[in-house]
Amino acid sequence: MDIDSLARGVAEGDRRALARAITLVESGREDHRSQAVELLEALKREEREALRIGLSGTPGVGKSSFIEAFGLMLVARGLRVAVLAVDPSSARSGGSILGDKTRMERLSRAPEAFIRPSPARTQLGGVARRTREAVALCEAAGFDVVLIETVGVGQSETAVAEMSDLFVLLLAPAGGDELQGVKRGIMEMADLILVNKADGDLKAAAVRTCADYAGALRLLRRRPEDPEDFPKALTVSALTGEGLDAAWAEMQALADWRRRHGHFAARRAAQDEAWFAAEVREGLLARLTRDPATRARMAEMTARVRAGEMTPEGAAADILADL
Ligand SMILES: Nc1nc2c(ncn2[C@@H]2O[C@H](COP(=O)(O)OP(=O)(O)OP(=O)(O)O)[C@@H](O)[C@H]2O)c(=O)[nH]1
Ligand SMILES: [Mg+2]
Repeated sequence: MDIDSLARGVAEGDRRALARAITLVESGREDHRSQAVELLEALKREEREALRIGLSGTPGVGKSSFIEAFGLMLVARGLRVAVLAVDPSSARSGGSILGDKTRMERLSRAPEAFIRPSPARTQLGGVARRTREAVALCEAAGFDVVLIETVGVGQSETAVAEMSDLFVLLLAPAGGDELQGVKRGIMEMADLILVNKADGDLKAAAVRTCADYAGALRLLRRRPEDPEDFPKALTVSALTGEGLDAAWAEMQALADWRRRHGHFAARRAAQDEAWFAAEVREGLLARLTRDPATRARMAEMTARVRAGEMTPEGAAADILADL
């Protein structure tokens, strides 16, 4: 593959080149991996910056509907929007975005938009890693906003928050007076809580739910990366479009404030640092299992440890010294 011309295509914003580039970073093949690294290095020089927005919510809260309506609103404002997904269940379903592409039909047809379903990998770590690289590719392709969707289960929210500039939690109006069992840790990651479906019969419940969450957010410990009135809760309707402008205004206000106060760049630097450490860790582990000589040595050491000929500590030190 000609990485230079692929990089040029991506940098020119060619959606087909971008799709091919993402396929390359998703590939598990070792020769593809080195090409992917080369591509990411080449595109780093573009020095483009998108606003990376993580979006999470349990099944049925309206993520797809929200992304369609919100994405179309951004496109109408002249912005280019990319949508990616981290879906831990995608190994089974073939990707949540692909599954209900009908809900994003208009957005997927817009020339200013790019929608990519979640890579089908069994391990969340693998999906998160590839998605993070896809984010970088979309950014290099000149997209203004990159939306990263995840279903609110398990650790996928943390993974998405760790590759986003802003993290948005989408909720549905609650029937009762309890806080929908949203885990404290997820609340603490949220920069903006959007209570969707604030329309028709559900509007009153949405307003109440929103007030409950606004109250709950005020009880959380203040974070240094927030201005006075954040994190915030708002009501929106993906159906009527109400509140979408306000939500976008809040996201921009927060991002601008963080840029002015150095938090935006600091967060990205911390994220890059964490990803670097994770890449090194993964690479080391891969070496232990891939390289035949190392694998043989691991087997030998394992046998000696089992036989009581070596201490676990001594055997591990020997392996590490050889790497
Ligand atoms: N009344 C109303 N219904 C909505 C709104 N947004 C979504 N819905 C409905 O809620 C249901 C689920 O919407 P989706 O957009 O598919 O939700 P999702 O979060 O993407 O669901 P999963 O992909 O299964 O996780 C659909 O029947 C939508 O029509 C809204 O703003 N108002
Ligand atoms: Mg969906």
